[in-house]
Amino acid sequence: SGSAPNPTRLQYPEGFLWGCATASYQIEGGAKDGGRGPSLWDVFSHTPGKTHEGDTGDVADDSYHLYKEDVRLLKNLGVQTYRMSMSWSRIFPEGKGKVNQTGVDYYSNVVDELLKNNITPYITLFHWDTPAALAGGWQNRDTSKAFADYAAFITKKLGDRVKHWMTTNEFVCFTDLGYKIGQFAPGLKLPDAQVNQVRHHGILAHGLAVQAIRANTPSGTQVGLAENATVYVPIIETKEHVEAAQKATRLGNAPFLTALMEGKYMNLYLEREGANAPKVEEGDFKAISSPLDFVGINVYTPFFVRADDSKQGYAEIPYPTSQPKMASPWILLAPECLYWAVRNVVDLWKIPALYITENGTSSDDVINSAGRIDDIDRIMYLRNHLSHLHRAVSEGYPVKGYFLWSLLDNFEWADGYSKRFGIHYVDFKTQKRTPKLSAEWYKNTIAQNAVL
Ligand code: PNW
Repeated sequence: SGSAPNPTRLQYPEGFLWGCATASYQIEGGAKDGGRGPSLWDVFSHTPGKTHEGDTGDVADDSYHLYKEDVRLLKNLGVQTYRMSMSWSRIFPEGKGKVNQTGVDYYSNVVDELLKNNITPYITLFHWDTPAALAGGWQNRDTSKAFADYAAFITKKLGDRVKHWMTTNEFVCFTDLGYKIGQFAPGLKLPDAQVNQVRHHGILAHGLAVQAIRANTPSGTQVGLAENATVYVPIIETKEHVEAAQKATRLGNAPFLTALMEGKYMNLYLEREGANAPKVEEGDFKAISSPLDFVGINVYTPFFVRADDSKQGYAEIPYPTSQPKMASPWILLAPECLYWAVRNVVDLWKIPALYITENGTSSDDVINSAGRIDDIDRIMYLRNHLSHLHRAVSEGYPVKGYFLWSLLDNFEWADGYSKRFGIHYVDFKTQKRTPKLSAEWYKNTIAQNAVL
């Protein structure tokens, strides 16, 4: 069979889960259909100057209407799993209070369609599309509570069929990028103290949601999150640099994953922030550090570090300008990050199960005269990352599965439709989906359960 042991190739273990990932605002469209309320991303993308050429998620891939076709694409790939997210304001148009049954029915139908095709849904409750009606957004502590109520409601509804839940996706993107840098919704540039409070509300929302899901779903339900833990690669694999990479992993993720895993903010972070440190209420960290069944990490690109004798114990190595980049300039090519992402966090925090919840790249995809999209750069990126992930699996790290970002070209946030991350090409005028060469490659990877 495709899984027969073969020492000459990078065979993945039996039962390893292959999947694709997407997010609601990036693929669904149907922004005003079926009673959906606006999210901060609807407001932001409709504000002139915020996204590439004013692109919005109004239509996106129209997956709100075409979801059955998208499940067929998944089926054709042979994936065992699909990571999707739900639009909070499709379920609670005002973020809380009145339920929109049409929205609930939509997700229930998507889940049924997946299960009918033997594809296991992994659902992210929040991938940045905060309901616009929630006053103050993530500056307001009440948003964390509203999130937990939404989590309780929808996991109770779908918990008979959905067994894997992720609370939030990538804290830094909806906190720092939205409230400090201003590049993402809601586009604010707040002072540090307020940003730290927004970050705290983000991890609090996660923690309260974990408690809410546990209280409302059958036992055996698996709860985790998807976090873009910043990845640090030791410049050379010696004891001192490996330790430096671990120190960097703790400090570099101090407001987020480190706080979740350690049940408090680390001293070095609190010292550094001083008077700007977040205000923490009694009980917050009990929720925030709720035990998880798995941790999902999204990995695209790392930093390189070396040991030094500074207080933090490491220094980041700037990239040479000649470091290869993919079509999005922030994706510097360094595939060893997939190995170190796993090793750093598991060695530090003894995580029971881990998924790569996103990995992939944009590419300057074009349809050639033969009608094909020969995205060999994407295949190169994926093949090399999966080779390094294979090392982690071989060394016994508990990696259970891999979700490729993304199933389809989609609304790439501030970059609008100018960056294509899909392994299926989407013609945004006709909504026609065409498998790229990388889809064919991924299909073969899954069938062989090996990296070739
Ligand atoms: C992730 N950065 O986000 C997201 O989870 C996806 O929704 C997104 O489409 C994907 O990566 C590709 O970008 C990131 O600028 C977006 O450093 C931007 C950055 C990092 C992650």
